[in-house]
Amino acid sequence: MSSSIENKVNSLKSAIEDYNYQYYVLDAPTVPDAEYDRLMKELIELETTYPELISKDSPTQKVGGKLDSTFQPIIHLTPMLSLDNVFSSDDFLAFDKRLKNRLERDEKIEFTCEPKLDGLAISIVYRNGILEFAATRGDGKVGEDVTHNIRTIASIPLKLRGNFPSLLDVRGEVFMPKSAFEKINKDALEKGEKVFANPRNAAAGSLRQLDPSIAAKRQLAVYFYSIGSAESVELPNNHYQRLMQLKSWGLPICPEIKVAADESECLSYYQRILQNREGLPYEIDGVVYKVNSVEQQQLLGYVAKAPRWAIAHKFPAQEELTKLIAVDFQVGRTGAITPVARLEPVFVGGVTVSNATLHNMDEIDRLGVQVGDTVIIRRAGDVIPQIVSVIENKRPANALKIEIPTVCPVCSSDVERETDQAIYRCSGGLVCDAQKKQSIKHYASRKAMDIEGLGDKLVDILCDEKLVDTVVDIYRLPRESLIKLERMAEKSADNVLAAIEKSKSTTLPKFIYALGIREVGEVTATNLANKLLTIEAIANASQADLEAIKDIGEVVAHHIVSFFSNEYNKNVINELISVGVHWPEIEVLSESEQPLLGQTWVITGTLSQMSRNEAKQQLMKLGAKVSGSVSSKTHTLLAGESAGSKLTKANDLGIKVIDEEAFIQLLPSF
Ligand code: 9MJ
Repeated sequence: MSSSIENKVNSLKSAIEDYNYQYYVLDAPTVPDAEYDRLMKELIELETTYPELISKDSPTQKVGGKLDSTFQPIIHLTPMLSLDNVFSSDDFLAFDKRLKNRLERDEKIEFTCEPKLDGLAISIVYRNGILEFAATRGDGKVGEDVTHNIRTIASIPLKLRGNFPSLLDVRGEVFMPKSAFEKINKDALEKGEKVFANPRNAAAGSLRQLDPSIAAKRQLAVYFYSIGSAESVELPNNHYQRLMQLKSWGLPICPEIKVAADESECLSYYQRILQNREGLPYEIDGVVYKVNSVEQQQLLGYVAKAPRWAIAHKFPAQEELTKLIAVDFQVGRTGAITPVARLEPVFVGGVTVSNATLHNMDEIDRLGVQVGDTVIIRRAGDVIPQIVSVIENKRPANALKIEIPTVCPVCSSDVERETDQAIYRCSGGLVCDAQKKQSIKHYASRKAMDIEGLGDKLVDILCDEKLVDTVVDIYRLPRESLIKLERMAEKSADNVLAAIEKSKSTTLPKFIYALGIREVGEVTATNLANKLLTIEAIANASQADLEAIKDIGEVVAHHIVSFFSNEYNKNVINELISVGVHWPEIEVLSESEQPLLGQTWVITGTLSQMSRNEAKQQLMKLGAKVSGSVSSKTHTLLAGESAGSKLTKANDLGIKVIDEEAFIQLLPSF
C-alpha cells in the first residue's frame, strides 16, 4: 500500500472530524450533508479495501453524534439504531428482493411508510406513565441527558394516558417546524446574531441549551416512530398498530404515516411525499419504509448499527457544493441590473444547475462571495437556485472580487444606484435593447396582452432583425417578413398574426398591466381600472388621487405619474389605440356586488371549465384578493384536480376549501 493512500485516509479522517465537530458541537455545519456523506463513503471504501488502516478513532467506527461533556451521559436501555439509506427506486427494489430472499418467501411484503423527519433522534423513558428522562442518541449506546429541555416541548406529555406500560422507552425525532425556524432566524438577523443553517441545527442547538427557558421559547415539536422497550404490556404484532398504540397513550405520531401493501405502493408513497414536501410544515429529507410485521422484523434482525427490516429512501440533496465560475449582469425590464452566478454544473434538488440568482450587490456583500469560490448551492422545490454560503477556506489565491459595472453591459449607458436601495439601474430606458426587449416580452405575456406564440425567443429575433422597435410595431408586422424568419413556417406565422389580432380586444386592467409601469402588477392595475374607469382618468390622475386608491402608496403613485407624464409613453398608448387595441367599459360594481371584498383566495390544481387566470379575474371582480400561497390569512382555497401541497397546507391550517363546481355556483354570470 502506498503512503499516498495512507495520506488520503488521514486527510479524510481529519476533514470528517472537523465537520463532525462543527455539526455536533457547534451546531454550525460548514458543508452540505451530501458532501459529508461522500467523504464518509470514500473513507469506508478505502478502509474496506485496506482494513489495516482502520483505527479505533476513525469516524467510521461510531454511530452518529459526538458526546459533549456539558450534559450527563445516559446509557440507553436498548441501543438507538440508525437507518441504512437508498437513493434510488432500483436500490429500494433490490432491498425488497433481499428481504424476500432472507424470509424465503415470494409474497408481497407489507411496509409502514413514514416521512423521514430531519431533526434529532431522542429516547424518552416513562416509568409508571411519568416522564423520567430523555436522552439524545449520542453514539447509539450512550446519549446526553436533555430531560430539562425535552420537558418544555408542548406536545410531549409529562404523563401518559390510558392503559400504559409500567416502563416505556419510546423513540422519535425532535424537530423545529419551518415556521418557527423562519421566525427565530428573522429575529436573530434583526438583532445581528448568528442564524442557524437549517431547522435541524436550530433544533439541535435548542436542545443543547443549559437553560431550559431558551428551549421553551423555540417551539420545538416531536413525532415518535418506535418503541425501544415496553414492560408489562402486550404490544400489537405490527409496526403500524404499535404506532397507533403510542398515539393512544398520548404520544404524537406523524399524520402522514401510511401502510403500503407492497414495494410499488412504497414508491407511490415516496412520489406523493416528494411532491408535497414544500407544503409540509416541517423539513424532511426522504421517507422511511419499515417491514410492518413484527414477526418478519424479528426474522430479519439487525446489522451492526441498523435494523435489516427498515430503509430510508432519501430525496435528492437540496444542497451541494460547486464553484462560482463567473458573474454576469442582466438588465431587466425596468433597467434593474441583477448579478447572475454562473456555476460549474452540479446535480442538486433533482436537476443539473449551472446558474443561480445573486439578487443584488448587497447580497454579494452579505455572502462575501468572490469569483473562483467554492459555494453551497441550494435548490428547493421549484424555487430558483440560491447561493447559501461560501466555503472560505477553499478560496483560491486568484479569486476575484465582484464589482458592479459602471456602464450598462447591453447599451453602455451609465449605471446609477437608487438612493437608499440595493438596486443599480441602467439609465438608458427604452434606448437600451435589453429593456426594450423585456418590455415587449412583458406586453405579450399571458397575464398581459396574452399573445400566444409571441414568446421570448421570437421577440428577441424580431428586435434583432429590427422588425419591432416598440410594442406598436407588433401590430404592423408584415406577413412576408415574418415568414422569412428562420424556423417560421407559413402556418405558424399565420397563427402568430391571428393571436396578435385577437389581442387587440382586451380589458383595461390587462392593458394597464401590459404597459409595464414600475411596480404596477396585476392587482394594482385592476384597482386603478376599477377606481378610475378610463385610461384618460388614470393618465391624468394626480399623485394625491392615486394615493387615495387601495394598496397604492407614495412610491407606486410616483411611478404612475412619471410614466404618464412621459411623451414617449403617451405616444405609444395613443398609437396602440389607433391600431385598434380596445376594451369594454368597466362595469361599476357597488360594494354589495362585491361579496368577496376583504377576502384573500388562493387557486391551486387544474381547473376544467376555465383557466386559472380566468378564475382569478372572476375572483378579483367579486372583490377578492388572489394570492399565490396559503397562509393563515387565506380565506378560501379553490382546489382543482391534482391539488398538492397547497391543499395539504390549507387542510392543516383548517382553511375553507372549495372545488371548481362550488366555485362556479358562486359566480353570478358563468
Ligand atoms: C425519522 N427520522 O423520521 C426512524 N425516522 O427508525 C423515522 N427515523 C428510525 N424512523 C429506526 N421515521 C431508526 C430510525
